[in-house]
Amino acid sequence: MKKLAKLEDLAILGGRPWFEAPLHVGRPNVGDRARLFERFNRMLDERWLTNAGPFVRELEEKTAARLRVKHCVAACNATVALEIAVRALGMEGEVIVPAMTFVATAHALQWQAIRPVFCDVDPVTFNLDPAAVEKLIGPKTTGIVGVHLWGRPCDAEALADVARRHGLKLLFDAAHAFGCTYRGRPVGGFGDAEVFSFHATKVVNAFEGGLIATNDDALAAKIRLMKNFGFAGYDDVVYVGTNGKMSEASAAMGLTSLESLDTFVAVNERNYDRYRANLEGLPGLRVIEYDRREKNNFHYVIVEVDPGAGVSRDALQKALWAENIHVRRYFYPGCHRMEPYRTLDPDAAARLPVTEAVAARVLALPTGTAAGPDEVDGVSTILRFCMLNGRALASRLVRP
Ligand code: T4K
Repeated sequence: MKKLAKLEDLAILGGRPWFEAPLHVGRPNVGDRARLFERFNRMLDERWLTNAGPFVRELEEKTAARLRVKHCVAACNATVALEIAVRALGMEGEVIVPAMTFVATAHALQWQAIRPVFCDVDPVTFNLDPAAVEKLIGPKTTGIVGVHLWGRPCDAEALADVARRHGLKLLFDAAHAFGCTYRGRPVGGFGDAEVFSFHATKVVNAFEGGLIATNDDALAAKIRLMKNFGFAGYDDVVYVGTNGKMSEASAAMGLTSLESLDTFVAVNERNYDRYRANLEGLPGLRVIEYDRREKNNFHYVIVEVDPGAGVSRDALQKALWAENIHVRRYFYPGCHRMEPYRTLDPDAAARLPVTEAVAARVLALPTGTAAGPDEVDGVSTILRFCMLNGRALASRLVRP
């Protein structure tokens, strides 16, 4: 294993990379292959590949039980699921949403000509600040979309209170939050509906997949129609619809993944705790916390780099990439600085000081079942060395 004795040992300054192959954030959890192939064989034997097949129905039943909601509707991915939920809820005009999220949250609105009005986030939780939401409500506002960023739940009750008082629809983008709780209740049952992602990079994965959870019978029925072209029966279309269906292959993976969820979460928690122990007390760097009174999936390990640290977040990212550690700046630079939003609302940054600051500080580290103690220790060693030698490293990086 390489030693880090002097700055030149860093790969960015000519040393050998710490890892031979790239270490990714978001490496998929695989689960029990035998169970997966068993399901694939059943699917092929029965020749039922999509359109509300048995695995999709089983996945919907099992997730509804786990989330303690009346209805779960599986979808091809969370982006289309968000679009369908937004439409089924009758959102239009303007909808309040954080900019500190993956761009799909905003796109799901803009795609159907609804203006996302970006709201700042709370400086501690990095989730929608309910007081800031209330200030943005105007005559065209029809809804709020909260995001449980990195699996840390929004203040769902405060947002529900704002929504209720102003007659707004409330949807949660719960893409990161499968297996998490808010005030002891599973995320999934809050607001009018919640949308999960089962993308390959998520804690439960269906290759590509999404899930809409709701306790509203009429809404669930409408969502089911909308994700299947609006068909209410053979030859009978009752709404404008789309193709948002999940395939049986995806549902087979989703079910297999769900069976291993507790193991995945245990690995994530072990990695998270190891990172915390390794990086404890390191000046200029902080691992974001999860509320241990709640259930967390620990799927993201996020560090905040102090803007006053010797080395900048972006220089640190470059140094880590040179070591084959592909850390990510989720969700830099914020949706408001991406197209079409930066053109449509060029002054948004001024309203979003916390978002701006957070997006400039964070890095997501590799974790999940593809990262064991050696990987966590390797990443931590590089981080420690770079932070402790921050000024010297920064001065070497600017030199031509
Ligand atoms: N809302 C929120 C808050 C979200 O975070 C997301 C998705 C959505 C909505 C929409 O959900 P979906 O429509 O996707 O169901 C990735 C994912 O593609 C995206 O699903 C996810 N959020 C986002 C946080 O991460 P990118 O642009 O970072 O993808 P990419 O290709 O750079 O891959 C991420 C990392 O994972 C890389 O380090 C490589 C690694 N990877 C990826 C795949 C697909 C693997 O190792 N193996 C793989 O198979 O968006």
